[in-house]
Amino acid sequence: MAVIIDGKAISEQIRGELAAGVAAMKQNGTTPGLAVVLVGEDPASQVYVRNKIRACEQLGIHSEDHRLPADTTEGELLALVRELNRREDIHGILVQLPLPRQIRERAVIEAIAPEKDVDAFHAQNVGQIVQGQYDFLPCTPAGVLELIRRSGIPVEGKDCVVVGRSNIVGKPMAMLMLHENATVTICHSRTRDLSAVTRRADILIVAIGRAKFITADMVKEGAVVIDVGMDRDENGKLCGDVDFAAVEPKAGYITPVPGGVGPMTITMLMKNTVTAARLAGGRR
Ligand code: L34
Repeated sequence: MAVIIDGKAISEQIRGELAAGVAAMKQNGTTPGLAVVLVGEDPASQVYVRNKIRACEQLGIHSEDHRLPADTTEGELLALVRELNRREDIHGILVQLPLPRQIRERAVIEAIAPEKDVDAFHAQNVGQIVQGQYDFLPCTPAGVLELIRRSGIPVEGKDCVVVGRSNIVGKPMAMLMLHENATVTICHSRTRDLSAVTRRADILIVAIGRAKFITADMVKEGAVVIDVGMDRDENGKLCGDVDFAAVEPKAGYITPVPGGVGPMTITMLMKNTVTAARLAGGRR
């Protein structure tokens, strides 16, 4: 029987800490401000963006919700990003991914001022993270690390296996665990004998986007299993990349979906927004 890591409860605790920081900043005349940009009507993205705006309201962070139609051009989106870059009351800019096909994600990400890039997706921020000197960490990997830390799980010297190599989760996640002195392996769709690799993991972090892909035979007894997936099962019910019912009895620790990594992603966005406002140094 695993310890179930309660991402909602840990999130609430951190949000309480952040709210106190926001209140203090406001006393000093700065209200942290976040602009969230959503292009199109993807239902999952709408839920995530709504959760982000709600978290801002909960913490007293100023938020703006910019909704653009699905046929928005890259030029139109870039114009909005540049306007937000110039605004002194906006400290963080988040363009929700994925973007419609006619817009190049990289062009948009690189247009965001690095000091307002609260996703830490800009090449400058990615480079700083690789070198271990950074102001922001990408929200999902940062949230996973915080869940591990606040659950009292030691990382140094452990075998950590990351399944998935996306720029927004897998790659930065592996880098963070390396900084924590884990021995890190990254697996992907071309990995030979995936189960043999995942079974060696003391800490298994899964971010591939395939419902219930990780089964009990792929997990070592007592392992820490972190599920980054946001999928739908055969009945349309929200689930993760891990077959929770099958893996939970074998794992030492496990995160649920929902209520695991998702709320932490949003909490780390709040943290990055507060950091961006603090670094902007009292400007409103
Ligand atoms: N730019 N795009 C940008 N930054 C990000 O950090 C994201 N991500 C991912 C997708 N696109 C992005 C998110 O915000 C995934 N993601 C995200 C955020 C929040 C939640 C899930 C994914 C979340 O709130 N999950 C809830 C359940 C939500 C539901 O009911 O559908 C949970 O408890 O897991």
